[in-house]
Amino acid sequence: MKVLALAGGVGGAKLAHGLAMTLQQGDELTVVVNTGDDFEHWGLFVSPDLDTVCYALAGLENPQTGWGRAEESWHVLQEMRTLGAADWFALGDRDLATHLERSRRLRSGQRLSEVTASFCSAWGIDCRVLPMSDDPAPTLVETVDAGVLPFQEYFVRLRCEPRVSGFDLSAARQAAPAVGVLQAIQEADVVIVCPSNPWVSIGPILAVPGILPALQMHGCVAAVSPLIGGVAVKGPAAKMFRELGFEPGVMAVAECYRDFLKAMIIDFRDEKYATSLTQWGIIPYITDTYMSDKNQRRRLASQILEFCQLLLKGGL
Ligand code: FO1
Repeated sequence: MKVLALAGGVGGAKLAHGLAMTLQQGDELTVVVNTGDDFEHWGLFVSPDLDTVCYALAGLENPQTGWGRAEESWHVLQEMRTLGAADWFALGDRDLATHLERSRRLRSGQRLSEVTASFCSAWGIDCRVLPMSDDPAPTLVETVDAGVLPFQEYFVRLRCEPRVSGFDLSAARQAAPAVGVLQAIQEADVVIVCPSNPWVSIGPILAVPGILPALQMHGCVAAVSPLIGGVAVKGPAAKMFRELGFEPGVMAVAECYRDFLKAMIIDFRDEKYATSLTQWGIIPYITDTYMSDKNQRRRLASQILEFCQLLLKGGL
C-alpha cells in the first residue's frame, strides 16, 4: 500500500514514526511536512517541523520535549547567551549541526527538499520526507493582544499566550508545492492527516496551491484528531479553536477537513461524536489515539492501516 501522511509538530512526528515502523516491505510511505514554522535564528535556517519529523523517524528525537535531539548538550546556547544573543529559542549542540549544514547547503543553492532527502539518507530514514514547499512560506499569527507575529515569536517567545484572531497563510498560498508532492498525493492509496494542529501544522500545507484540490480528488483521506476529550495532547490547538470561536473537539477538527475527508480516527473518549461524523458522511474509527511511547505509536499506526485497508476494499 502507498501511504502519504501530512504532518507537522510532535503529534505528526509520532504517528509518522508509527507508520514507518509498521509498514511492510513493498509498502511506501511519503511524509509531507509543514514548513510554515520555519524561520531564521542566529543567522541559520531553522525548520522545526521537518526536524521533529526526521528526528522521530530516525530515533534521534528528544523524548522529553518531542522536538530537538536526544542526549543534547547546550554549550553553544550558554556561550551565545553570554555574548548577548537571543536565547528564547533553544538550539542544542547536536541540533546545531543540522542547522549549520542545512543553512550552508541552502546558501549554496540546494533546495530544501534536496537537503532533506540527503539528511534522511544520512540518518538512515528509509521513507520519503518532503517539505510542503521549497519556497519560503512563513505562517503569521494574528493576535488580539500583540498584533501580527511571526510564528515562533508567538509559539516559543510568547508561549502561545496572546489571543489568536486568525492566521496569515498568504506566503503558503503563493508557494509552489515541492517537486513530487502533488504526484505523491495522486499516487497514494491512502492519505493520512496526522494528529497535528489543524490551524498551524496542517492549514499551511492545505494552503499551498494544488494540495487541497489533490486531496479533494483523492477519495481516501483519513484524519486523526489531535484533540482528545476537547483537549490537545500537546500544544495550543484547543486554545486556538476557542479563541477563534469554535468549541474545541472532534467536530471542530472535522469541520477543518470536511471538504475532503472520507474517514476520521477518534479517541474512545470521544465515542459520542461517531454518530455526528457519520451524519456528515465521514466514517468514524474509534480507538485509543494517545501515543505515550514507541509501542503505542506502532499500535495506533497498525490499527489505522488495517482500517484503511478495509476502506480501500470498500468494506465499510
Ligand atoms: N519549542 C519550544 O517551546 N522552545 C524552544 O526553545 C524550541 C526550540 C526548538 C529548536 C529546534 C526545533 O526543531 C524545535 C524547537 N522547538 C522549541 C519546537 C518548535 O518551536 C515547535 O514545536 C514547532 O514549531 C511547532 O510545531
